[in-house]
Amino acid sequence: MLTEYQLSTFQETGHLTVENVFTQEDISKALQDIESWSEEFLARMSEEQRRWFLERGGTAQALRKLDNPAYHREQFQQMAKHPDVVAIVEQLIGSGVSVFFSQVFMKPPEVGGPKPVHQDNFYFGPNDLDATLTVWIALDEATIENGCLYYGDGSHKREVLEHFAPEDEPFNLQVEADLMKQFEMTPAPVPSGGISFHHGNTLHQSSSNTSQRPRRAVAFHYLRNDAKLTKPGLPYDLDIVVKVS
Ligand SMILES: O=C(O)CCC(=O)C(=O)O
Repeated sequence: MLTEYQLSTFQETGHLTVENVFTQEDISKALQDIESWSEEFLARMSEEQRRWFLERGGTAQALRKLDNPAYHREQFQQMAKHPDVVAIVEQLIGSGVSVFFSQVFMKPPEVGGPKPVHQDNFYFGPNDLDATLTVWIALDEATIENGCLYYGDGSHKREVLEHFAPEDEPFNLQVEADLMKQFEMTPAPVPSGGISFHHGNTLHQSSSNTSQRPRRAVAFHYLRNDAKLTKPGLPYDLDIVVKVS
């Protein structure tokens, strides 16, 4: 459970880092699972999936992400249902929650590209803006050099801003650079096994991985069970929701 201080930090800034939630044994199992899943996925990708899931620009086939680990992979489902994680999620968005979408972000060394500034609630379009929460778990240590998240502190108190997507990257919804001038983005490094929690309205981004180390992370997107995604910016398959509590 979070302390009063942690709770008020989250309420003020729209995000919170909690270290040492997962053991290094849990993390090694998750990384091993990603290795085998990536190999399987790369071997059977369609042309359309290549455009969506591979990093741009590199010469090698570098995987950018994998979708729905909480649904497809036992190891990740256990992480999403970890009692300490669920207790914090319920403290932040209320009891009775599900993971409706989840993502492994690979951010490979040297070629891992940036994720532009966005609010998850523009992607998800919930009918209650306080009913979504992202639980972002650092599998590798996330630092400024390898592309940790940056947050606009307090931006969750604002409305959901207009987003656009480049024509050749319909999945890459983002806020116009001009609108972003009013927000200062501050880095949130996280040690391996730690979690960065963020409110669905909090502006966030990550930069390129300019280091020689990977920055793998998994994000579980939770929704309180009495809320609905009424205006999603991208399609989500609600047949594969993982009910957690
Ligand atoms: O890991 C990243 O680089 C982006 C993560 C993100 O945007 C999210 O978890 O909502």
